[in-house]
Amino acid sequence: EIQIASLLKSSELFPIPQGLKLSYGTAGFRGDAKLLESTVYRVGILSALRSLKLGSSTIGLMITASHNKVSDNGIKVSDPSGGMLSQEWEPFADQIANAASPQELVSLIRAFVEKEEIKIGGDKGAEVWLGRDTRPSGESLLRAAEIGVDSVLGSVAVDIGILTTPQLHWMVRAKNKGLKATEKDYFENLSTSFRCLVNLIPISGNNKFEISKLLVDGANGVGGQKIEELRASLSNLDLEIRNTGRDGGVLNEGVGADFVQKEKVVPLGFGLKDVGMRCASLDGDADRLVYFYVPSDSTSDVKVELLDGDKILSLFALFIKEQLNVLDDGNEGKQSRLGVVQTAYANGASTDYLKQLGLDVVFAKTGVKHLHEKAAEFDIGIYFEANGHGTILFSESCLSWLVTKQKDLTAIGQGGSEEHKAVSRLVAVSNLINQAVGDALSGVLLVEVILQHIGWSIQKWNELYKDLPSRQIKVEVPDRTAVVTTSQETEALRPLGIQDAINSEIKKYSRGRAFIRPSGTEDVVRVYAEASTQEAADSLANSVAQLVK
Ligand code: NG1
Ligand code: ZN
Repeated sequence: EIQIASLLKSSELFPIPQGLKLSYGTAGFRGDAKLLESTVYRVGILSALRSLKLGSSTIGLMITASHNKVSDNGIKVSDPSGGMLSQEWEPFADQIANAASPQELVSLIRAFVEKEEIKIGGDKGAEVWLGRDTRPSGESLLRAAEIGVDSVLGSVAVDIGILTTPQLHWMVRAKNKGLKATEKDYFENLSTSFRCLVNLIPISGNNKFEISKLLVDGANGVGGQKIEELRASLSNLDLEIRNTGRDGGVLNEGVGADFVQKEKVVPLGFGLKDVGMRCASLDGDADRLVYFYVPSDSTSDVKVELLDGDKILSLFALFIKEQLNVLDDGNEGKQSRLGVVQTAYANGASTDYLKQLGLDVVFAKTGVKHLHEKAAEFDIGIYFEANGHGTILFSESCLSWLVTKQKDLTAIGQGGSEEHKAVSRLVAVSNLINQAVGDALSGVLLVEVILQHIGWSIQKWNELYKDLPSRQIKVEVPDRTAVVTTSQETEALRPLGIQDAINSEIKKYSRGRAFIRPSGTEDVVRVYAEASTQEAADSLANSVAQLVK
């Protein structure tokens, strides 16, 4: 039986603001930080129940609004696997976040606890780990979440401090696997597996690679600070970190991966002085990563050459495929089906390139939970959103195959063979790359070591394929839910007739492609367009936006 009285009492501390209507969306609840206390408190309750439902496994709560403005905040739940909250629980999350009164909240919780047969007050209570990014509103929101967790009898809320989103997911995953799960363990894991990959770089005449400096844009957020901490334990990497937030810059304002990817201009603190340099940009909670450089013919508005999530995905795919090819010589490749997952936002040229590499390319709806799910169907599944969120998943059976093979080769005296090296690289990649969610820190390390391995500059990497010009626009509308799309989001089913109108615009352009969808994190409808020239992509995007207005 839940402690109705104490629940009623604590929920009275967090009245829901008038007219607040929230939906769990692509990435949890987001909104103006001032309005979110009641939401965060309620998600605290939900996460304690989730833990109880799953045998007191540790659940994570991350307080962040990622790349959104500093006055916003948000909250999302990590399941015990380190992945996103199971979608089956999203409707309950929506219901309790929107409950109009403490009484309604309590009765929703009661009904849910009964339906899910959740046992409260047993021998083992719930355990919830709470993390937050650097937003000033994070501290008081974290307190509200703690009160929510504590209001479920026997639950423990553990404040694990300021973290990147992927750090929290990684720690929750490690904890539930019975592994060492502190932040120090996270850093050690990254630096050990990075070192391992560095040691496996072939030393041949043609790829003596001079390690050049990487410039990092930390988005004035948590990522810049954490990568500074990580740097201390890394060799073979020369980093200059800008926009750490300590020099007065504002989180995500004119900086960060989302800004660079959408605007295709340099972030603040970067400019013509950096022409040709390899640069990386993280987003506000460091789960996104893009690369860029200022081309030598750049003008004063400092447009960048962007290497987005698609290009990072392509680099990863190339490297992994190369290692698998070495193993394939013995015809054992069947055990490792390599596939990639993209969304409708992936640049058409990247999809062509990946297919031409012979890879299995599948599409998922926007939002990492959807990509993650599809990638998990492969032995090795690589997923990336164009915006730079992505990772590589290794199935349990693939990993154990790799580890066994590594041991067997050593046992028969083949420890120094090319096969052994390839297998060891794959094992190291599986340790380096965050298996829970996209992680800009592990992503940077993997990009850097692959570039060293193949001896490529950022310019050479950029030449893998040439992006089709594209344009994204946000359109503010009275009700974004009026737009309903097909499951892959490439066609609009509603408003009726709009897709026909979009199609007739697309037809006017060579290599034209466009689609609309309601954002899951902002109150807008997004328009995406692609065509053979930038002018054409802009014009297609604008005419589709007119249809939406
Ligand atoms: P929405 O607002 O649903 O488009 C955005 C990104 C997603 C994902 C989430 C979570 C685009 C077009 N959309 O979702 O890919 O990253 O935010 O942060 O980039
Ligand atoms: Zn983010």
